[in-house]
Amino acid sequence: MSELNTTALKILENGKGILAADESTGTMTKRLEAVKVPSTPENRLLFRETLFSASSMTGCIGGVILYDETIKQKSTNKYSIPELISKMGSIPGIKVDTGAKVLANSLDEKITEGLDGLRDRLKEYYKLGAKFTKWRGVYNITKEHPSKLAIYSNAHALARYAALVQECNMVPIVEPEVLMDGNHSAHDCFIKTSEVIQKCFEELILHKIDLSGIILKPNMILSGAESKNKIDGKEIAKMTVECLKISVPTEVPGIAFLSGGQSEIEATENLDLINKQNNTNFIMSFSYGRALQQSALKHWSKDINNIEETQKIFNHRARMNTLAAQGKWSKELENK
Ligand code: 5MM
Repeated sequence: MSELNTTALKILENGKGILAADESTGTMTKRLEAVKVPSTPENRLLFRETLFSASSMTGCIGGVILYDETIKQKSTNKYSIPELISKMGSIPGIKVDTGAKVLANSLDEKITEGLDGLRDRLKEYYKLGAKFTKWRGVYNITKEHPSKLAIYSNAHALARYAALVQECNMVPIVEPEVLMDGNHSAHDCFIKTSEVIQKCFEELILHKIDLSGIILKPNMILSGAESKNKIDGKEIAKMTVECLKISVPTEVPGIAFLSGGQSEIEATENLDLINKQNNTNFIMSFSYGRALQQSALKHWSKDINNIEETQKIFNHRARMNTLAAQGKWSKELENK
């Protein structure tokens, strides 16, 4: 078993999942302003530190994805943030892409940037304590999109990123996100997501990636947010498992879904249904941003020094998702 495989398995063992706290300053500012808290470095740290020191970090959160600002900050007890996360029994990781930009010659689509200088940045993050990384490609569904150009160029960038990350002894999270925006059907999402993931693996294999040392972070198969023909949770789970079964090589140890705009409960329920139907060898867990943080952030904004209550809310979400990652969640447990 390679060291990278051991790390990937450790992040996702026993129903653990990942807390995606890697919002760039722009996104975090939107989140904080929406709940009327000024977006200062101190406030961004305070909210994140509140989550990182919650008791569910031990046992439910196997890894935390940080943003450049946070990985360099110190917690109130003077530990660096990666030290705090490690002390809580979790593993620190870092987002290393520099964002999705307009794709030349297909101006309604995006290409994720950040390869220039990446090798040196990775060395720095490794020294700061990161053991894994994340890079997100984004794709939208319309009649013409995602285009072959967007599918190929993002897959190529993800593979070049993954190669550099493994060279630096860290586990790359490969995140191709097919967005929920639009009125497409779940069938369209299935077809496009399968094509996107399959192209990613074609490129990952070409770039000689050790597939046992990565984590895939895909979207679930959902109908578009504006679609009138919604499918139920069981169908979402069935199509999601099928898509991954036909698209992901068996060497990959784990899949950690993004929540992508689902409500907290939807994201938990769908993950649970996926695991109740999971007839593959892949671990299927979570790597949620909004679906782990929304209620906690709302509560925290009422009194940013009420750490205990905010942690209670976060702990509940983390525990519910850990149950869901094992197919053991129920509405009764949710409302207990
Ligand atoms: C936490 O948000 C990440 C993106 O931040 P920026 O847009 O500011 O770069 C995002 O990649 C996130 O990690 C994933 O989409 C999962 O988050 P959700 O909220 O979809 O579960």
